[in-house]
Amino acid sequence: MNLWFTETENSNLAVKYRIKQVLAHKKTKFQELLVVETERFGRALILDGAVQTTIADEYVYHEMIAHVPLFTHPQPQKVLIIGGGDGGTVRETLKHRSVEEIHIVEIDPEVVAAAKQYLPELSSGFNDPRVTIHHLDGIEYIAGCQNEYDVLIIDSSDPVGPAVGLFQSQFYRQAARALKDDGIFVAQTESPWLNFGLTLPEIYHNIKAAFPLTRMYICNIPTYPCGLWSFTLGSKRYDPLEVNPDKIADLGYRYYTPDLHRAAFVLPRFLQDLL
Ligand code: SPD
Repeated sequence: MNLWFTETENSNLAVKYRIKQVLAHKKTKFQELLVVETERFGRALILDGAVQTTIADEYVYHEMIAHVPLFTHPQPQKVLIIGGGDGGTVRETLKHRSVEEIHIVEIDPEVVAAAKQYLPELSSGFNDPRVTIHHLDGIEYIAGCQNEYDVLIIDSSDPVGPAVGLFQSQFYRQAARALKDDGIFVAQTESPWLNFGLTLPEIYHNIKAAFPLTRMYICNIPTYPCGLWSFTLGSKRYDPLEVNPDKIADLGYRYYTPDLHRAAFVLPRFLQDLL
């Protein structure tokens, strides 16, 4: 079958995937939702034309967004995930035995429903008794939180459409307020090779202004445009570079390792210069 999905990044760049089947395609209240079976990467969740996750490589992103902050905190108990409606981040967070309570704030209930139906490998954690899902706007939710969470993970889509406010200074200041005195924040902060309205240095500096310690780390995600992807961690007390690798338990990873925890913070020169 000669059926393709094309993710168009801008007028000069697009990425194409051959697909076997369209499993779901609808306009939700917030965005265009598409689930396809690709030939190369298995099932893929696509929102507003951008690949969010695929079965073949999802573990890279979800392990890196969850375990780096969760192992930086010595005893994470209460975790907030904003976005994350596919379930990959909560699945990884649940592997930490110290975690007692996880709140997911996903604006679009149809993303959670699609993940439950088509991506069971990711969404298995939604039924865990430690998890509560709120279908609310993360920006409004966080405005009502103070000194509440140990770890806050922003697992958002790109800074366009419903996610744009999750990349702004005011949101990061409120995120810092929502954390306890030794809390840790992490957000997916896009690729240095692309610019969806906000540049990576702008996002990084918005986060840096809200936290005493800010560090960027990177990984390679084949189905995100240009591959090289960044996360930015903001911390009130703990430094991810001071984590003792011997204290990183093996919770069954496919990408993350104790050595990689540190190595991911080593940035290429062009990225250092960009920041
Ligand atoms: N360009 C797509 C970036 C998407 C980042 N978030 C994905 C959510 C996966 N849980």
